[in-house]
Amino acid sequence: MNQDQIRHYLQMYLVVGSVNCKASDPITIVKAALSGGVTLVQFREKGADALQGTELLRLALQIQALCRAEGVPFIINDDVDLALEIDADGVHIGQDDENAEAVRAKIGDRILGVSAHTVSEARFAMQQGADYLGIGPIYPTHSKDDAHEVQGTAILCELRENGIHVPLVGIGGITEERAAEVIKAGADGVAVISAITEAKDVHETVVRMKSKVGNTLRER
Ligand code: TZP
Ligand code: MG
Repeated sequence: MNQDQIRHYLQMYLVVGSVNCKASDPITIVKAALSGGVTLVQFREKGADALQGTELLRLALQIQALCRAEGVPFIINDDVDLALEIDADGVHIGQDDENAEAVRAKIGDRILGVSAHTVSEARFAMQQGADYLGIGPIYPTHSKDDAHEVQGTAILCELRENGIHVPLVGIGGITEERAAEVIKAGADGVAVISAITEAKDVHETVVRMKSKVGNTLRER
């Protein structure tokens, strides 16, 4: 997929799993987020209470159907087999998962995202065939137990200054108020769990955050 297309998909990126959806069920939240204009959905079913087996598969298929109806790419965190089984649009992997080159070989031209924390991890992931990089945590997060050290927006500037011009999405503690500074620092978009899944009004929150991202990209 070409980089401009990927950059567009990264703009308002929702990461979601049942564990993140306490106020309401995942389907209601995903529907509201899609109606607000999320540009990509990553299914990330993690943590002690994560669904497994047929329940996991069922939820993945339901969210995938909602995304397809809106023409929004649906990608799976970590679980390459699940992604292939349901013919998802892609996979997102971390540094502790299967290596990116092997995943690329399995998924063909589907979208491949890789989490990176340093310039060298970023370069290596791109050499191995990543389409985009997830960079974070930018701010403190309560949504990932094994999160790396908080990096601040400085990591985005550092990557850009070191000649990393590939599509980047910031993640970790990003809220409506912080979205603009993440884009100003060099990200192509924001990846968000709690600021969307825990929002009082999911639809309106997505509308506002997406417009901040869009406006900041145009000013940059
Ligand atoms: N990777 C780095 S931070 C994070 C992930 C999956 C969690 C992001 O969640 P939130 O609630 O938007 O901080
Ligand atoms: Mg992972």
